[in-house]
Amino acid sequence: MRFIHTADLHLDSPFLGLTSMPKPLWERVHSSTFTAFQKIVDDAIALKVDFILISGDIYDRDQQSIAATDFFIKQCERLNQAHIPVYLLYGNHDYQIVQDTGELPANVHIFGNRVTTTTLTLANHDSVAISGFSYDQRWIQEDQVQKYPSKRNETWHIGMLHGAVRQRQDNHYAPFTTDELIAKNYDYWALGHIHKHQFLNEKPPIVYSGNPQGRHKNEAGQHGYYLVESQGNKLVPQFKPIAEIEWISLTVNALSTSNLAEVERSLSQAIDGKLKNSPFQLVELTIANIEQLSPTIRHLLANGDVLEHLQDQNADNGKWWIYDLLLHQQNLLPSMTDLDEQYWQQAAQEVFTPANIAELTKSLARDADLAAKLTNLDLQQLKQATTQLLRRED
Ligand SMILES: [Mn+2]
Repeated sequence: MRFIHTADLHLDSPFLGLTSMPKPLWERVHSSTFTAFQKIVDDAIALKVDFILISGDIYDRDQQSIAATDFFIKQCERLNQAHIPVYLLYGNHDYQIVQDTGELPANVHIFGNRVTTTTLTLANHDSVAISGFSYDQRWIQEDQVQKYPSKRNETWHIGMLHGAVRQRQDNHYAPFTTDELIAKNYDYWALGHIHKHQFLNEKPPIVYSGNPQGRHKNEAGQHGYYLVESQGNKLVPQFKPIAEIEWISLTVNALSTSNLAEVERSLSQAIDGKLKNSPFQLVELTIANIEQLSPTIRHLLANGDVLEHLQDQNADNGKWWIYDLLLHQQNLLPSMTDLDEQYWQQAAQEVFTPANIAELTKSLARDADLAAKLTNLDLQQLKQATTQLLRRED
């Protein structure tokens, strides 16, 4: 058996705040939630999966445009042509009273507002039970998991659930505990609602697929879907990244020069060096160490001129776009963990003492010039310079 688990398509997400982009790029960004699902359908057909699961939030309630609905119907129709069933439920963003499948083709099974179980038989005669329910309102605070049946005689049992792990308070999204899910004895839990892909449990897999396309900077990093395949009596999920656009935060040290063109060139080069060729990256750039820059350049950074230049210069590089530029007073600390930092500060306190420096100068006594320079060095400066050397990446 082989199936695809996705959720949280949020078709037609508005991507607010990116309107200063060149039009072709904006169109690519704006269509990315559509493109992501289209790629999932492409893969489903190419890989001849047995079915697709969509665990809620196909639409954003405010964005449930005709374009989004039409697109979704068309993609389901493609799957219908390929004889691939779709099992879906609605979540907190597209909650609705489910009466029938509406305009969707016959291969689409929509879970109603109460937990139900549907079964299908695969070509190899394996039987698969799938349980789930759709939201009929924005909040579902009552425990739903107790309404899911335990696994019976089917070869495989899969739970679909749009919800969040129970917290101390504010449990608005069909709250559950991982133990509760494990107790059902299912072979796989296809979760929706949390947009970052992750496992809550390995055996059996209890998995959030995340959304196939990140929609803002808080949804940075890789996005995609899970391809799940049977291996013996286990179901094994494999993450498949497919997002067209990725969000990333980068920090770059400012170059100490008063030449604007040079500063801009070095920033572009630094970004280029840090990024892969694909997918396209939307960059929030932080410039560290800005006290090294001349007041004029600092002013141009602060008033948005440098951002505008960088956007113009890199408008069609096909790799990345800076959507925001932040300034940071302090030195860039990329390669030290908190623990390293603690050790370094302790060690530095012991190393950079006047006595140690005097000792060092004594051993350099033959080079009178260097000795004089060292003696005059400000200990703070020396410590800072060494710290920077230690922190240099690679
Ligand atoms: Mn969602």
